[in-house]
Amino acid sequence: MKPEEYDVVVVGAGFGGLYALYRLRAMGLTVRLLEQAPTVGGTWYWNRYPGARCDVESVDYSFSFDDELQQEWTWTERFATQPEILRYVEHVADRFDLRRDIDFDTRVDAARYDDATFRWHVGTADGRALVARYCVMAMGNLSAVNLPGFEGIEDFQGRIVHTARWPEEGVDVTGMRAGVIGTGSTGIQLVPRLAEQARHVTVFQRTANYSMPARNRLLDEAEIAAVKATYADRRETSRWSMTGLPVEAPALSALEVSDEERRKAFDTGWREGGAHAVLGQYADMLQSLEANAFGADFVRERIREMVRDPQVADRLCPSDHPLGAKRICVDTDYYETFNRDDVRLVDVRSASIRRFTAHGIETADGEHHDLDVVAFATGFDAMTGALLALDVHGRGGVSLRDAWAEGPRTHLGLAIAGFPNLFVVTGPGSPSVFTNMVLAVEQHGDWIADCIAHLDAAGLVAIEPAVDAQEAWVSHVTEMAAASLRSRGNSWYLGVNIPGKPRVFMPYVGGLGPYRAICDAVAADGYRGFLTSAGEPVGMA
Ligand code: N01
Repeated sequence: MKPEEYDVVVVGAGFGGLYALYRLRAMGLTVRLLEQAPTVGGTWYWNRYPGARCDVESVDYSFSFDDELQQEWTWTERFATQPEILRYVEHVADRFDLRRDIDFDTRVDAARYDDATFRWHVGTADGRALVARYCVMAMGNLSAVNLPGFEGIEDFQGRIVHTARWPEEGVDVTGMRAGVIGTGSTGIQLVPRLAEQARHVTVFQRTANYSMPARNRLLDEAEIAAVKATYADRRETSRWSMTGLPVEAPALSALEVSDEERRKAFDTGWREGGAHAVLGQYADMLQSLEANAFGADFVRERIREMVRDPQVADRLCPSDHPLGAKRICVDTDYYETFNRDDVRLVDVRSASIRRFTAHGIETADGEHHDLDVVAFATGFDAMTGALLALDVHGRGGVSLRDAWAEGPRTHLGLAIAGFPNLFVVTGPGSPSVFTNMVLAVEQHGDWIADCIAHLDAAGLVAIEPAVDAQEAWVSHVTEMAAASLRSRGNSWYLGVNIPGKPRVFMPYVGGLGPYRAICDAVAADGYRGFLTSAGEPVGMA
C-alpha cells in the first residue's frame, strides 16, 4: 500500500499539537495530526479523576493567538475544572475546523528517518504508514502513565484505576473503602473529592508535599470584562515573564526584610491562594535555602493549624525537600480532609507497601488495609516517557532510546542532533512545566512554523542541531538547574520516580521570557547552532 504523504505529521492533539496544526496548516502545508484518544484535549482528556482542575488561572491558561477566541470564551471559575477545559479545547478544535486534519484513535508506534529522501516514515499501531518532511512530537510532558508494579497486584479482587486513565463514566465509590496511592498534585486534588463519596479513604503517602490553598471561586462579570479589556497587554507581559503569567518577578530578597514584613507577605499570599502564594513573594525563594526555609516553615505552621491531630499534622508536614523542589500542589480542603473520621493517612515511607492481597494492601509493618478500590495517583514517566515509548530512529538508523540512554539531550528542548526535521513541543531542555504551558506551546509552535517557513524559502530540505550547540545547551540547562533549589528533591523533574531512569534534571529553569529571547536570537541569526542541508544528507556533507 502506498504511504500517505504530508508536509508535516504532528503527534498528539493536546494544546501543543492543536496549535502546531493550526499554524502549519495556515502556511499552506499539508498536515496530518495523529492522536491515540478518541478526541482532542491530551492531558485534559485523560485526567478525568474527581477534583481535576488546572492550578494556573483559567483566564491565563488558554490560547492567546486569536483575540476573537479569547474575547468570545468566558471562563466560569478562577481555576477551571477538567470538564470545562476539555470543552474549551473542543471549542477551539471546532472553531478552527481542526478535526478534519486529525485521525483519532490512532496510536503512533514508530518513526524512522530516511537519509536518502529526507523524509520521516511514521507507523501507527493499526498498520498505517505515513511519510512526511517534518515530524512534530507534541505528546505532552506528563502523559506516559507510571503504574508501579506492586507484588500481588493481580490477586486484588477490588478495582484499580490510575488517575490518568479514569474511566469516562466515572467510578462510583459510594459505600466503598477507597485507597489512594500518591500525594502529588493529583492525589491532593483527588482525596477530598473521594472522601465526600466513599465510606472510608486510606491515603498512602510516601512523601509529604507542600500544598497551597487554591481559593477557587466563581469569576464575576466585572472581573472577566476587566481581563478581556486588557488581554493584549496581559498576554504580552505573560509572554516575556518567567512563568508565562502576567506577574512581574519579585525583586526583593526574603533575607532583606524583617520577620514581621515577611510574615505579612506570606499571609497575604496565603489568603490570595494559588501556586505562587508563598514562593512568589521573594526573588530568592528558589535560590537561597535560608530564604526558602522561611517559606517552608510558614507552610508547615499552616498545616499544623488546619489539621487537628498533631501526629497526622506532623506526617503531612514536608521535611525532606525545600519548598518548590517538588512541584508545588494547589488544593481545596486537602489538609482539612484529614480531620474526618473516615479518612486515614498511612505513611508508606516508614512502612512501605509490601503487597496487594485479595482484599487490600499490606504494609511492611504487617498491617492490612481493607480496600474495595485503589486509585493510583502515582504520576508519570515525565518529559521523555511518551517520546521514548515510540520506536524513533534518526539519521543512519540511530535509535532515540540509544541516543538518550544517559538522559535526554536536545537543543533548546526543540530539536535533537541526529534526528533531522523532528521537532519536540515543550521537550526536555525547554521551560515547559515551569511556565504556563499554553503560552509555552504557542512559543514552540511559532518557532517551529517559522523554522519550516525559513527552510522552504531558502530551498533547504533538512535541519538538525549541531552536536556542539546541543551540548552547550544541555550544559546550560544543567548549570541553571544546579543553581536552583528545584533540583533538590526526589522529583519527576529529575526522573527519580521511575526506577532505572537516568537522573537528569529535564526542564529549563531559565523562564519563558528569557528562553523566548534565546530562541528568537537563534532564528534571527540564521538558525545559529543548527546544520541545514540543501540536498546532501545532513551531517555527511
Ligand atoms: O504525580 P507525582 P501527579 N509507592 O509524580 C507517589 C501535573 N499536575 O500525577 O513523591 C508509593 O507528582 C509519589 O511519591 P514520591 C503537575 O505538574 C497538575 O500527582 O515519589 N507512592 C507521589 O506522591 C504534577 O507535578 C495538576 O515519594 C508512590 C505520587 O505518587 C504532575 O502533573 C494536577 C509510588 C506521584 O506524584 C504529576 O502529578 C495534577 C510507590 N511505588 C497534576 N510511586 C494541576 O494543574 C509513586 N508514588 C492542578
